[in-house]
Formats: sequence, C-alpha cells, structure tokens
Amino acid sequence: MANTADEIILHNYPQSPVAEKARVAFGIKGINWRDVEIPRIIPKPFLTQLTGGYRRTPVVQIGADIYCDSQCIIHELERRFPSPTFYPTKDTGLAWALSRWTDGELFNQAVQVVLGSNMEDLPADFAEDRGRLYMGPNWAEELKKANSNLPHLVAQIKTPFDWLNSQLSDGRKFLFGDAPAAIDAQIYYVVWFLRGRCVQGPALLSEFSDLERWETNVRELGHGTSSPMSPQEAIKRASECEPIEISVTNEHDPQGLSHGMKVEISPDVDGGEQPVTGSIVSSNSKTITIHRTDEEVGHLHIHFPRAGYKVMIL
Ligand SMILES: N[C@@H](CCC(=O)N[C@@H](CS)C(=O)NCC(=O)O)C(=O)O
Repeated sequence: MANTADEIILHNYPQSPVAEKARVAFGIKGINWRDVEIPRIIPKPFLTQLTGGYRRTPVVQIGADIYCDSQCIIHELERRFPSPTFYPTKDTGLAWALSRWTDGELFNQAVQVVLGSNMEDLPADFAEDRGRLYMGPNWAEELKKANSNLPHLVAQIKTPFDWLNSQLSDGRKFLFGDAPAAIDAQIYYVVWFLRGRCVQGPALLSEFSDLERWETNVRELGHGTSSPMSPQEAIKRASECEPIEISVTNEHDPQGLSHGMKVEISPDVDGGEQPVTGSIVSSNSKTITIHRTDEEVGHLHIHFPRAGYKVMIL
C-alpha cells in the first residue's frame, strides 16, 4: 500500500500538448508513472469526480492529492524527485517568469494557428468545446477571424521561434545548457503542438535548424516509464488514501485567504469552466490547496497554482 499510494498518476490523452509538457517532465526525471486516458472533450466524469469540476489536461493524482495545472505538477515533481533537478543553472525564478509567457501568449498564439488552420476539418463537438474554452462566448466569429488571419498569426509565432533558435545557436543541447531544465518541457510542448497539428508546422520549423536539433534532444529524453491504469482504479486509489497533511498560510495574502475559508477556484479566463469549491488547507503566493469531499472517494486535497487562477471567497 505504501508504495502504490505514492504512484504518480497522469490523467491525460495522447494528443494533449500540455500533457506532453508533463510527459517530458517525467522524462527529465526518469520516473515511473501510471497513465489514465481521459476523454478529449467534456464530459469527463471520472476526472471531474476527483478534481471537483476542473476539466483541463493534464492533472496528476498521487493517492488522494490532485495536482491541477502543469505548474503544480512541476513543483510537486521537483519536491519528490529533486535529482536531476529541473533547475540545473539555478535560474529558477527567471525560468518561471518565462514559463508564464509560454503558457500564456505563446500557447494562445499556437492555439489560434492550429484551430484557425484546421477550421474546416474540426468535428463540430470538438470545435465547440475548444472554441468556447479558448476563444470565449463569441468563439464561432473568433475562429473565422483566426482562419482568415492565418498569415499574420503565423508571422507572430515565427518571431519567438527565431528567438529560441538563436538561444540554441551556440550548439548547446538544451535551452539553458547541456542539462535539460523544466523550461525545455515548458517550451517544447508548444513546438510539438504546432509541428504535429497544423499543416504549416513542419515547413515553418524547418527554417530553424538549431530549434529542430533541440526538438530531437528533447524527444530523446523520452517520457519516463508508464503503464496504463483505468479511471476506475484511479478513483479506487484515491478512496483508499488520505491526502497529505499540509498547512501554510501567508499573513500578507492580498485576498486575505486563510485556513478553513470556503472558496471557489477556476482558471482566470472566460472559458466557461466549472469552478471547484472547497475549504482552504494551505495557501501562499505560488499555490493554493483546498479540501473537498466526494461521497464515493472521501477526502481529497486539490492543488492549484495562484498564477493564472481566480480564487473567489464564498
Ligand atoms: N495552464 C494549464 C493549461 C491546461 C490546458 O489548457 N490544457 C488544454 C490543452 S491540453 C486543455 O485542457 N484542453 C482541453 C481539454 O483537454 O479538455 C496547465 O498548464 O496545465
């Protein structure tokens, strides 16, 4: 029981770009993990039974602890598996600041290019799900705009590729040097997404030889070692475990958050997503953890990052 309770369970699907970030992170650490395949669009009943409503991909489960968002996943992996470190050059803070750009503007640009270039071929339910999630309530209009603006959007994403290519042009293996860092995974997933999911991807990337060399190096890190797990087994696992006890509260919290407060948490964008409700067990400037109970599963701790998430006090 002790060892299975510690197993890293990734709720994901193969085509998910942000899950690819987590899989590469597993590759950097060289760890074993369990692979639970979730649906690509809502409803995702087994996943949301664990998360309390959060539907994005990826989510990591360790026993009855549920880590939402790749930020929390990366922090928890570094805590549990400090070697090899995700921060080989010690530029930890700067790398996190950079990752907010890759997860924000860079990923959004890639989404616009991918959805815009595939507009005609998107299945109706997928177009509606992703359109609403990424483009807001007027997503049908926005999707058409992305489709007709493609040359502009591609030009916008080409500039960052040029920056990355020049960072790698001294022959280094990874972005910060010869050892892979979290930031490699945090940028690679966007390149992987564009290469695999839009017709212009491979031609566009072929102009950047150092970037392509780096892509090969990251790919060769692999994904660690995984074995499949059913969603039912993941639920059972959570029901057999108790969440890890933690308690940190920050006296200077700008929202006055403190232990026991009832809150609602959701991504800080208009994606039409269901917020997750629970009571605070721990919060600081990086992370907030809430407690919730599910009838079948029992006690759960759900971890969210502060950056990019809205916390509403109920
Ligand atoms: N900030 C989140 C972003 C997660 C995200 O937006 N994932 C996308 C792409 S894989 C997603 O959830 N798409 C809809 C879905 O999988 O249901 C993270 O870093 O984990």
